[in-house]
Amino acid sequence: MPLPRSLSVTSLSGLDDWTEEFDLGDAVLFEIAWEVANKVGGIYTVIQTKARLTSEEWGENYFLVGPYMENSVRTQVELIEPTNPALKRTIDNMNSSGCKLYFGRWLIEGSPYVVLIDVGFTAWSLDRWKSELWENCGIGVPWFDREANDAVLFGFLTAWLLGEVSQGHGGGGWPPHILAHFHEWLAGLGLVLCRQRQLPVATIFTTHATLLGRYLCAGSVDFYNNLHKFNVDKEAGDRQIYHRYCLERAAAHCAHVFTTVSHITAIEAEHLLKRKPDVVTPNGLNVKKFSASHEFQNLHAHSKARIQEFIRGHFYGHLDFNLDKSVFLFIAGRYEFSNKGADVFLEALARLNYLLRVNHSEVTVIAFFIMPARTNNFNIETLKGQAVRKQLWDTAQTVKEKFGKKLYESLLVGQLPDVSKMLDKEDFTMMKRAIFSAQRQCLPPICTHNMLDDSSDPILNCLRRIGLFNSSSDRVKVIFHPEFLSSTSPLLPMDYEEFVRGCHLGVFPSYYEPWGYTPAECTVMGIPSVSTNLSGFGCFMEEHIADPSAYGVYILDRRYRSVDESCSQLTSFLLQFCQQSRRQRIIQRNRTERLSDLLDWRYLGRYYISARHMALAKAFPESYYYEPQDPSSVSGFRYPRPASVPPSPALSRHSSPHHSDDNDDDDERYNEDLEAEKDRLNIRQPHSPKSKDEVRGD
Ligand code: G6P
Ligand code: 1S3
Repeated sequence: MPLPRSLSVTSLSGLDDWTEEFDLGDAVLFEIAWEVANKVGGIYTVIQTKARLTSEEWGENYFLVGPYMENSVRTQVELIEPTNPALKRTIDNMNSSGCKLYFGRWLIEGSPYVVLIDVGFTAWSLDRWKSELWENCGIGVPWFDREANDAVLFGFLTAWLLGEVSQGHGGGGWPPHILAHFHEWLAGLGLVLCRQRQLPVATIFTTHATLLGRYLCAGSVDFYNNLHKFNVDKEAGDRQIYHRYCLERAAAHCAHVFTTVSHITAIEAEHLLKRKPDVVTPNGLNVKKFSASHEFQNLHAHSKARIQEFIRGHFYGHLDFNLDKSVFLFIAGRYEFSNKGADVFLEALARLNYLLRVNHSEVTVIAFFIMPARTNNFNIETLKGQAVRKQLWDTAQTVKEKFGKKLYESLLVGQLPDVSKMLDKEDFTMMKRAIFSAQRQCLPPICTHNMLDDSSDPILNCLRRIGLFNSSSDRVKVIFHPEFLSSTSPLLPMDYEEFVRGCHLGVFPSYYEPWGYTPAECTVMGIPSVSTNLSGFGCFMEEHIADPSAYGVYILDRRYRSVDESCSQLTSFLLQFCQQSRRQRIIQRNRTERLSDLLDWRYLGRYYISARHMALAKAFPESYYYEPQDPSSVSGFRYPRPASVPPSPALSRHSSPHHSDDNDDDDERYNEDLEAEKDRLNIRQPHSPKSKDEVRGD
């Protein structure tokens, strides 16, 4: 398949265009990560969502390399014979030398090729490779660190693969110019070995978080104010991660091009890994656009109804609050209590509970914590709640059917029914029994599962301390679901996307968050969120939006304020949010969703493209020339401040009859501001103004 001679990342609804003239020639791209077809965390999302754009650019010359994990392969990968004869020979050679490599298509958008390596199959080489690593690079890996052992095996095997490809056996233009892009320390050793063996391979290393940063932040350290002071070797040694740290730092230094996901992590990398990233590569998403934009609002209503059903079961016997006036908040992600800001969220919830109570607010807040912890399954009380709800529903259906039949029969004979005789004694007994079974002696549970470490769990302990127990007087209720969501769950059968759509606000007050996909995912689904000025996402949005909170992107200050002050600020965000009318929430969701183009790989992909061109030109200056162009120099676009949300629906209505849509005024002012911003930046390109449909919610 012919490769494009140059690539241009096209404009999206007013965002700036970007074109980079670059001839890829015969180059072949290998992208190597432990999370290729293997879901562990955020890196999986990066690779999986980016694949479509990368496949468009590289076509048949794009190969992802990851570990072979049988369960994931069974569901995500179609194993096939290698399509490229030279690569087939390489894989066959390795397989006949005691390795186990598979080739296939990853069944995701872009259907990229994958080479999957069974590292366990070659575990017999571990000791030999570790001593080679020690002799050649001076890095010693202790026997007990299983993850690091996997990193050694994966590193040596990927370097072997790239070595074979680069030596090639001729034919079909191979060996070509090879570009290898490694993600995170777990894959970094392959890069170090490529350089140490002087393979003709252009290399990129992307770090998605630094090891030391994550560890230091999880302790009680004032991280950002002391970045320049840490004695990195000692800190890594104290935390018993010195060998991992060495692998990470070596990869960062050996790479032709070093990148990270945000400016804040770039500063961190400069201090902790001692190399300033060449390019910042923010994370994007594949944004799905609906043909009519109010469809996402309908999806919200539909998913919210499903969450409400769950709540009815969970709070059975204590449904003394109005579900229609309830606001659903959630935090989700890896269970790193303080790094992900669960501590700040809990404290703010306690303060919010107090404020809603003293103000006699009608609003009830239900806060979900979706963070996986060690459990031994759902607890009985939680399952019982859903069973009771189902029983009440079935009872109501049975009575309704009998009632309907009698009503129908009476109408058939031309009589109005005697309502007092429509239900018999048996019906009343059945209904009373259902009501009795819905009585409850205990409060609705906080946690949906039996926790293995109940007494030491940080969320549960914090809830005990702040006294949020789901009692009737509480205006803030809490549900801790210590497992990722799944559409096959017997308790809350929804996948994560459906759940997010049904909530009102995602709350992610992270202290350590190099990028932060959770608020980005909320944004593209049109759900407002809270992030922080210590997260890559928060800083990026602050840079591109004049008034982020008006767009439903609340950015908490965790950088220049004390923890207590950040808690107060979050409380005030949450209180303001709870005070919004339904109409204001609908308008805000429309605005949030408008930002999704900014987070689309079709816009953000430019940074990865640029990093790849830079690496090829550095490694093969005789074949490639790269005019250093900072892609961010052309992306000065800022979303203008939107027109303010009207304080009451009545005030915003047009008096003239030709306006049928409540939100027209807001939308028109937005478009005027957008045009003014484009004039300011001298960005002029085809841009279709938002349609009226787009601001329709209800
Ligand atoms: C969407 C739906 C509306 C619904 C609204 C509820 O906009 O299209 O039909 O009334 O959501 O919004 P809320 O913020 O109260 O969940
Ligand atoms: C990392 O995953 P995490 O949740 O451990 O990589 C993600 C993808 O780049 C990033 O979004 C996140 O902030 C990092 O922390």
